[in-house]
Amino acid sequence: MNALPAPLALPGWSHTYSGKVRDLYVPESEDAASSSHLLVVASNRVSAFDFVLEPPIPGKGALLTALSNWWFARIPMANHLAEGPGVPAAPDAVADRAVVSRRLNMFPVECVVRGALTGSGFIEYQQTGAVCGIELPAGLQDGDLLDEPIYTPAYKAPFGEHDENITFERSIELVGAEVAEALRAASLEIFTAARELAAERGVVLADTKFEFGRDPETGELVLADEVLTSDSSRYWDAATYSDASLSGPERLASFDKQIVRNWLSANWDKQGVPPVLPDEIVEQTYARYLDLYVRLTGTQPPFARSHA
Ligand code: PZK
Repeated sequence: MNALPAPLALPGWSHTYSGKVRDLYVPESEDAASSSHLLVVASNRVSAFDFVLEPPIPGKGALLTALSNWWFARIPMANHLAEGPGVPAAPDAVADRAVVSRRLNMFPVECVVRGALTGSGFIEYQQTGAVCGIELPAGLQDGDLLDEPIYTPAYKAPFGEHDENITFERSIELVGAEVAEALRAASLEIFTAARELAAERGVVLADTKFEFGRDPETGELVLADEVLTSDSSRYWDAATYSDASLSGPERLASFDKQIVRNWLSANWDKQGVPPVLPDEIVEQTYARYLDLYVRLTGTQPPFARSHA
């Protein structure tokens, strides 16, 4: 893994943590460990093959934030977005690509739902005939749609390590039976509704990952993080997926990063540091994220794209 850029200084907020593509801040006046709110900033960074690439994609963070917020508004479950009196506002500099959220006690389980068999799920299936303890019919191929979506939880590995697929039984050990069952039920329900909506708009939602937490004040289960963005989900173009003349990687190329991956594959031997993306690749990649947003929502994004 390559180093991340120094986090932006944001007035009123202290930086606490960065993932590959997002940054977390807490109100300056509050203790990092016990703050009641968090600022989740979606950067413009893009990752592929486990590397964070240069340069960033202007507009990516705002587009994914708008897409996540659009999904949140359509999901009939409590979410972590905080607004109203007493809630600090996001700083102007990142207003388009940040959310202020209530601080939850997060469950250490990534709630993955798969409507298709690919990625780590397909690898596990090839080795064992099952994914996270769920037996699947023999003979499935990479990218095959499943008759019913399956819930395949993962254990949230410490920073830098890959999450580890676990059985539902193991998730019960981690969070208790009642919570484990509630997370599975909510994840499957949200996924099923989202997949139907995406299908109507020419997009295959192959799989996604949700994160939930508990509100320490009210005790309620709350949907957190980003939802159904192209960084937390695999979206395929339905027409490409159904094109019988295509095979393997072309058919199943992720909706968003296909361009970056293809360019890197053709211009890098996967040794050392990846090359800097040319301007036209940056622009084509933004156009692809925008295409997904417009297709799913049927509207243009609610921000002016900034190259700052
Ligand atoms: C929380 N992450 C993921 C990793 C990021 C974000 N509402 C919440 N309450 C408590 N914790 C979290 C959330 C949310 N969302 C989310 N980690 C903790 C994450 C890296 C960078 F910006």
